[in-house]
Amino acid sequence: MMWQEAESFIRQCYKELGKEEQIEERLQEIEEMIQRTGSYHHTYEELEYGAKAAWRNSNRCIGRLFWDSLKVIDQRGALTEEDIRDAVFYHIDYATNGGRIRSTISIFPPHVEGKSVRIWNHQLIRYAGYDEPTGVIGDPASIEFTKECEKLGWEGSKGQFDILPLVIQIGNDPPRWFDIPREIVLEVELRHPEYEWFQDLQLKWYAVPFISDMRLEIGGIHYKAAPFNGWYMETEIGARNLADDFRYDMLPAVAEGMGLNTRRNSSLWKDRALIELNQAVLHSFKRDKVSIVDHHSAAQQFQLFHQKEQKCGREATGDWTWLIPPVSPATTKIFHQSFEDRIDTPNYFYQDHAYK
Ligand code: HEM
Ligand code: NRG
Repeated sequence: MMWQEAESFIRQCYKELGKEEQIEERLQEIEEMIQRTGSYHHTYEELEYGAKAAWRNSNRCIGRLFWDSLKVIDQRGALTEEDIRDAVFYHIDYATNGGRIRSTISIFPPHVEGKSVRIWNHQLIRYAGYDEPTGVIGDPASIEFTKECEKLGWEGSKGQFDILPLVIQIGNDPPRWFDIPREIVLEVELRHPEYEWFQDLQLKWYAVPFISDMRLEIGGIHYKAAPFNGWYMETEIGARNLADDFRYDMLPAVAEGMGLNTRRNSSLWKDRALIELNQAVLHSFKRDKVSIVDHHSAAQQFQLFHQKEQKCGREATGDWTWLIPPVSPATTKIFHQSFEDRIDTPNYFYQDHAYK
């Protein structure tokens, strides 16, 4: 099983990197390593190519044009919770880069013999959610994880935007939590280019999405802790995180500020509020010089990705239901296309929650 996956990965990797002459020797080495130890070790070059190819194969990602410029940090030498914590903090700081976001992945030791490193957080930086008798405070999507953090002894301040701690577990050891230093967390306060009242809503969002709960699979090796980041597309914040009625549910408040009639669906108040909320996200990130892409530009970049793949003799795979943006989807070319949703490896996969 591992051997077959390793063989097909190595053949693909070395072929794309123009090192075909080294394939047979490397395969022999890997076969011996697997026979002797039950597993094998990627070279840095294999790891780097694998993480990039996994992004290229992420069918739900509209941002794949830049797959080849991913910065890959080899953290397989981080063996203690403290090592891993320091490496994660470094990643946050390096990738944030004062707002000029760098697409980055840190790869921690792979799963071996039932023992693995896990980061419990869904994203390295995310806001807590509290289910209180008076209603939910903060991000409803974080309620379950926030409870776990509280069980471990963390105490939040019951605010709308409390940054959750980093939770790391090695094997079956008890999980450890660490507060993330404020200095490395960049946030953007939201204001609107025309509506002065918008800032009174006191909305903000963190600058960088770092997905930290997916499993990176390369050549039969499973990296269960491999947090990665790019930058945001504005709709992720403006049309989902702050707008969904099961998230921050801000459309009614925005519509009220705009003086819209929220009692009639046909006033299209939700649509009009959505546009202004998305505009505020783009405006605020740009003013603060924090990388962000609007959904029209992202869709154009995706077309370029699609064309570049064809020129390399590959047909881009994709999950249409995720690729179309949630705002004005039919204005983008993606809406009018179809994609094969075949799952190639290397790739990023969902895995069971590290907690319960
Ligand atoms: C999903 C944009 C970088 C891997 C997505 C989604 C968007 C997006 C809009 C859909 C998210 C959702 O609806 O919740 C971008 C942009 C990037 C970027 C603008 C800027 C560079 C990356 C990087 C990786 C990556 C660096 C990995 C190395 C993925 C994966 C998903 C995804 C695996 C699916 C997540 C899931 O199933 O929950 N991306 N992305 N993306 N992206 Fe990207
Ligand atoms: N929608 C989620 C983030 C999912 C991944 N999006 C990216 N990934 N842009 C949210 O927090 O809104 N990335 O690696 O850049």
